[in-house]
Amino acid sequence: TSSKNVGDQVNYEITGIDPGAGLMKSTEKAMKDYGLNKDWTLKEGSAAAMTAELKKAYEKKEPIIVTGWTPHWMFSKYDLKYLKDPKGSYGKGESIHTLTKKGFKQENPGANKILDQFYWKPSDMEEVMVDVQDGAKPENAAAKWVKSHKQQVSKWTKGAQKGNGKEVSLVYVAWESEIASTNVAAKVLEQQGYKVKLQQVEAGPMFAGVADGSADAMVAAWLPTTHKDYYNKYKGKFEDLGPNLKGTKLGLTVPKYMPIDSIEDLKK
Ligand code: PBE
Repeated sequence: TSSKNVGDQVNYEITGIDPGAGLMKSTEKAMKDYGLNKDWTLKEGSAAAMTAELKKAYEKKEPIIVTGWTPHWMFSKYDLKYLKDPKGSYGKGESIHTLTKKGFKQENPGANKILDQFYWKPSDMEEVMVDVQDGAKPENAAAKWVKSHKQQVSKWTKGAQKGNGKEVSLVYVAWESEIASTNVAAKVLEQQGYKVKLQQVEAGPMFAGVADGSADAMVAAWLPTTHKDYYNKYKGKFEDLGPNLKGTKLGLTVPKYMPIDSIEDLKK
């Protein structure tokens, strides 16, 4: 495979997402680890802008390098591959954890129990993400998933008292994966009688909100690598209810038609 002019072809640019994302920090680390930090730039934007650029390039079979992650609909919509990461800059497969503010269990034991029992698989999350990508409103895609997975959902609500209108506030970032998970958690809480307030924020404020108690919970902490800095910054100021999903992946992502296989190929 000829991997010579990849840098020239993409203007030595990696198409990134929102600057607060852990994926951006990991990518900066990767660029250092592989000696790309001088010649290459990581472009900031948003998850939505990244997928829009990917779509544009893909349709014209043009070269593009994006920061990608799994679960994500883009891997079912397009033929993509992760560039190999022999230095392990992006860490291993991760889990997504649910965090609550301190004292939430005492204040709202029913909702805490549901959030604690919330657990699903990457393929579950992808079902919701694909529906949203196909045009469904996130809350409708979530409602559809909840309706068609009653048995799984009953495990999450098992033994939890009803909400009777009690409020629960959830914070999340507009990453496609987190739009899916947060809307599903909200839908289940609502069905149990809780009044759920969803607030979309940036990554930093999401962690800060749970740590300072202005938000009740989040289902979006990617650990141990991606959100390590946020997690350590606020350690002791939140409760970690453990994983709600296992088996994520992150890394530089390119269309399969590109003749490169490893991050090391960008060095040439
Ligand atoms: N992500 C999706 C986030 C976590 C969820 C991989 C874009 C991040 O990088 O922080």
